[in-house]
Amino acid sequence: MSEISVQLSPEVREALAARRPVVALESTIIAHGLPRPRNLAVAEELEALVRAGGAVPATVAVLDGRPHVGLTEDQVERIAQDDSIRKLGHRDLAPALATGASGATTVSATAFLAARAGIRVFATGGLGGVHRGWTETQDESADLRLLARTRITVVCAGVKSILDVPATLQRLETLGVGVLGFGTEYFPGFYLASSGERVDWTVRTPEEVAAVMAAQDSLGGPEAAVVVANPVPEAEQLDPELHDRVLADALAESGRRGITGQAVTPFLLAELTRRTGGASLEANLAAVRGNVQLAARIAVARAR
Ligand code: PSU
Ligand code: MN
Repeated sequence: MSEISVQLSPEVREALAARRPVVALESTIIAHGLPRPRNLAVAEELEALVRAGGAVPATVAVLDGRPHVGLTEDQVERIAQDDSIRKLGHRDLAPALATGASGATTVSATAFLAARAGIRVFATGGLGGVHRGWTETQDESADLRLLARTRITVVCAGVKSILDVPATLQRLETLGVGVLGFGTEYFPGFYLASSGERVDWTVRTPEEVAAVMAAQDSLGGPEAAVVVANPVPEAEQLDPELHDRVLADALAESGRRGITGQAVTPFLLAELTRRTGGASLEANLAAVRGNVQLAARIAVARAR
């Protein structure tokens, strides 16, 4: 893919050429979604989980103006530790490339670059979506619209529960993004196993997800993402009462401080971690681990 200048790591390039399973991983969760120094250990652990599942990890980021799909250990370290690493949605890619900037990619930028590289399976924690108070702020993550026009399968624990979940599900429906509950009839609640909202489709095995992808290909579309909504195991979820209480406080604090734009999501995730004494972080990590493992199984099933 040299004509569009995405830098594939040698391992990712070889795997794609041989049609072996590859799983894309985003880097914003590493740079801006998790506290240091834990974030570096998590980045390494997630790559190892993909490998253990029989697939090749392709962590995505922009470094010195170059889009990378598949990072070296040093590059992962830079994403986790360098204070100048920006947060890049898909609209930020062109300016970042043109100015030589370095940044971590959100779901939208990761899905964009992964699809350009020919990768079909992507794992993250929770998607962005419609924020509470949308009627005032118009804050809707760019993730949704990018997924509406990108044929990629995204494994996530639903959307972040800091959001307006019913409104986000409605947007996904309007935008034509498919949603499959994995082993559940309910849309997961990110830190919680269930958001309480129903899903229209339930699948129970990676092979069933691969069959959905194959059917989409046989139709030649739609050119939209399929969201595989994989709940955090109930034993590892955040206590729902604690969740609701601290979330209300964190949202109020965000409003008092006038947090806006790209800063909103990292602020709320960090506030929740602080206000739950780290319990929300553990639930977040349990969700991400499960998603990465499932994504590897889906990529393996598809490669067969
Ligand atoms: N999932 C996590 N932690 C995160 C994110 C996802 O467990 O930090 C990131 C993703 O990169 C997602 C972004 O695209 O949060 C959404 O940010 P915004 O609401 O500003 O679009
Ligand atoms: Mn936003």
